[in-house]
Amino acid sequence: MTATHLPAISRSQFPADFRWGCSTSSYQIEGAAFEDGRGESIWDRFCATPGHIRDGSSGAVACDHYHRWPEDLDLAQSLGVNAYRFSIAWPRILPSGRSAINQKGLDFYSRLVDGMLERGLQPWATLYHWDLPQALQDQGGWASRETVDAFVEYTDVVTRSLGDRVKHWITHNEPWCTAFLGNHGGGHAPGLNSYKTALQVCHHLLLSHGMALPVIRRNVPEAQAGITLSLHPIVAATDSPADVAAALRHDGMRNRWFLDPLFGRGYPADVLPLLGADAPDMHHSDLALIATPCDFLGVNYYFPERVGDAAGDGQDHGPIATTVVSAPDVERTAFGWEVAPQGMVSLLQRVQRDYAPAQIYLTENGSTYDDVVSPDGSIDDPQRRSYLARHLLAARQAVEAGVPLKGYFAWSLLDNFEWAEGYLRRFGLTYVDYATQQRRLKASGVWYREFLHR
Ligand code: IFM
Repeated sequence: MTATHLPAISRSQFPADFRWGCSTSSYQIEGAAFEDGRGESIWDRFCATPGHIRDGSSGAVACDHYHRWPEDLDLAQSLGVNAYRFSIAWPRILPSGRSAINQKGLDFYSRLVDGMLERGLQPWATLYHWDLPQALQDQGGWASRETVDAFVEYTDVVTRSLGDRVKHWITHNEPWCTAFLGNHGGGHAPGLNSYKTALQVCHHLLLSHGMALPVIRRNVPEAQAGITLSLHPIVAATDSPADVAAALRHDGMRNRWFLDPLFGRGYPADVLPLLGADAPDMHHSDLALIATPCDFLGVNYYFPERVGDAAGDGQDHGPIATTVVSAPDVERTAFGWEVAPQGMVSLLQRVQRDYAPAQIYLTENGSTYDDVVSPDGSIDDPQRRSYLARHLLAARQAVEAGVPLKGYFAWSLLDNFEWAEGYLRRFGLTYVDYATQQRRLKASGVWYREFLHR
């Protein structure tokens, strides 16, 4: 299937109770970074250092969603989705990370949630989508076990306030990214370069997830609670034994490092011994806490990774010693990410086969292309439309193959602040003109709306 041939697919081909949504996150859209008592986040601090963000920008204004949320929820409603995934900015609720609660922050999310319910949008709240209070980073951030306790307290405050109306809770979004992009690669906040720190952060993220679940359930007895992982099909770059073994190690760190402990198997036995002194410090009971059962697994699917052996190439690839190689002649988004809808089917089948979660939700899937606004103001984005249609077809194939896939959330409702890329990458179904804050549905958004109404 090429970018121009759209598969014939409609919502009616999915189970009637399939959940349809779109996703956003706080730092990427809210703006109002210094309003109503919000504390500093690690992303405010990270963006302030020249060179960290490609276009020198920050999320200080972003889509100004903090003020324009009614319009944005109207937009979501007009698409025909019945769910809206958003995240809560911890520094709005607890500006210094712990203790003193900022009521204005809670009030904002309370209004937002009421706005969703008024529009028939089921609220799906993510507790942590990367905007840690800077005050906690100053005390060690996620590498410190104290931050686990702080997250549990924060969870308690938020679920007590919103739990009467929000029944769907996601603890963390993409802990691999939080840990590795922020603490090893250094390209995300807090901008550190330590593999050991990244692994310790991973462990604390997973632990905080497991420890937050009973708090969510205590405060929201009917809660459906889970975690969202960024998962990738991992393919060996060649069929050489070295690359095949590298692909297995890479899968161990990219996917199984999270899935195995969440599903009660502890850290992967083939990977843990490779880590040596970088292995995380943990307490005796941590693995049992991490394995606290979830109601669902959230999967963010974007692209597969082709992996080769990097041992002995003279560069520091960390203890796993693998490298991601770029396949020639494959379709890619403007970000360079391989477009592989069939990879999504095989990934979901693999998760189902190996871990058997009761329910899976695709909590993000989407693409970035270089959008052009026509003189008449329309944005024709055939590649994004094709990407969306083909991934929805893949979602249907997964359902038909017996995967307990229960919903799909498109990333993203709006163009937004794409982290280290600033505003250079547009993932939205809606184009945002950042100078005027005008929103315009792209052709892909129109297509999603038609799909949802068919
Ligand atoms: O924008 C991000 C989002 O914050 C997390 N998942 C991937 C998206 C696209 O890069």
